[in-house]
Amino acid sequence: MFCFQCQQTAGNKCCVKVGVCGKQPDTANLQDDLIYELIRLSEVVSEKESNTNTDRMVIDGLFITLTNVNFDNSRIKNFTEEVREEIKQLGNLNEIPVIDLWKGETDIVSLRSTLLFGMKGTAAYAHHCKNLGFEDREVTNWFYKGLREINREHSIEEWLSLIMEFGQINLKCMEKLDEANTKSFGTPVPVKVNTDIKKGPFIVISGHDLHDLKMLLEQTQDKGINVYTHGEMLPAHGYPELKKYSHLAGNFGTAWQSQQKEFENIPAPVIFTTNCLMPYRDNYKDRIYNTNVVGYEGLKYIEAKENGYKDFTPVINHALELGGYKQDQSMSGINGGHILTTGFGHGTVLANAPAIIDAVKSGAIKHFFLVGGCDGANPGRNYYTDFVKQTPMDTIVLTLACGKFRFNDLDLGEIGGFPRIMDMGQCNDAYSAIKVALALADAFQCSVYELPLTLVLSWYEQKAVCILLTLLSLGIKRMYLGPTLPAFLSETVVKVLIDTYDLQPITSPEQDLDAILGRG
Ligand code: FS2
Ligand code: SF4
Repeated sequence: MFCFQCQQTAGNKCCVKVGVCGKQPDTANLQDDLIYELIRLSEVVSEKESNTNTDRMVIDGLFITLTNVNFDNSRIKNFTEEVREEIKQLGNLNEIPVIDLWKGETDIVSLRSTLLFGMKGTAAYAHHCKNLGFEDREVTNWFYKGLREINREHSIEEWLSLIMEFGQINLKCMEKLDEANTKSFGTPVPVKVNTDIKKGPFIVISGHDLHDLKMLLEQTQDKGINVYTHGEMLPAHGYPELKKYSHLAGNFGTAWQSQQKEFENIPAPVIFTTNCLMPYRDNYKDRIYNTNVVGYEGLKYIEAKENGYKDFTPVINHALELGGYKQDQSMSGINGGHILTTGFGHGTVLANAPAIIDAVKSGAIKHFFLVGGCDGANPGRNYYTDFVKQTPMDTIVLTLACGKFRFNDLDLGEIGGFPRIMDMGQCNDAYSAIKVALALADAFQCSVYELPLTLVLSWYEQKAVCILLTLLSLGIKRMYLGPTLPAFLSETVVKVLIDTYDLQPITSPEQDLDAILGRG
């Protein structure tokens, strides 16, 4: 096996014996086989018409290979077989040569991998769009194009230009997902979310898929079951069409890397709608249900019907059987807080734009930080907690994705009625942050990187890669990135990013804050 697609890759180089994520060599090889077949499929489709089946294959096929999504060899094999069948249907393509993804000149492997990993992230967003009945055709077509380009030789300059083109495609995909979510569930509004668990039966739902949550809420209504979000599902509480269900009772636990500890003793089933799934521990194995592209041999799976409908009866019966806690349970976040807030998407923030602009002009708000991205187990990730704790009182911290669980239970007070920490949503809601940044730049008649705004990003898996490429393609400069730089970026590529975009690897919160705020 060879895999270096995520931040926790072995020795910050590559996983070759077994994945740090728990991925076994046979699984890694099967995932590579799937990518090779998707490349072949894209080559065939360039001469034929794509169809809804091939669209599903490229999107879900890429998503299946994203970190912490699918460890189930038989499902990956079956999926690959389906792709082979489709290729045969479309033409005789057994002869299509496919490049060896991991071999070649270091910089080329690096650039090719950057594009492939970014596309895996975008595929996740396109998958959620599809679940809600939305699609941007230009994005779907680009998956075929991107896979074909991965199979071609390009100069460094050509690769860089393709990668920037792709960054704009991912922006379109996040925009479409924003449209899908807000048209389906309304514009998010700020809400306070409880972290305590009420007595009685409950279900925990993790991942990013709001459509699954909606179906679960409908099916659990009036059944005496409470539903708690987990991880990236937390922002669901802000959507009017989801928050209207009173049994959407709160949020359970923190970010994904704590699941093996947090799920151990809970008297409730857990549904994974997307990443990040870790290899299970026996003490909670029977209580995990997967759906969508998530898979793990030995875990239960909820299949979608032809029309996308899912019957969650097995999970509901399981929750009733387990019965939940006998008494209300007091739970807290990693800093001891009990209340989380979310729902500060572009709709809410921009509705308050005049007040925010006034606060900046009067000097009440001196600087904005976007501290966002993935969480993970790396000890260096304490940086983000310390960074937020040390931000001055006259600054605002915008956040998104699961990295926020490092600090979203802190009470940092308010400025002029605005909480100092505002959760904009899931990783794909980076679209909201971009919209707000562009609106502020417009109001102050400057470019985004002249704003008193600094992006401090944490990355783990490939959705962070596509978002980073979008931000670069927008010309956003001087972003801070950690906890480590991606192992798949070669020295030359890192140099380009530093020279062209002034990309900053994080150092210490003190040193970075001094540099950002021009102190010391
Ligand atoms: Fe966190 Fe995992 Fe959002 Fe990433 S829940 S690291 O997938 O996508 O963020
Ligand atoms: Fe290693 Fe990450 Fe690949 Fe898992 S996904 S095998 S941890 S690089």
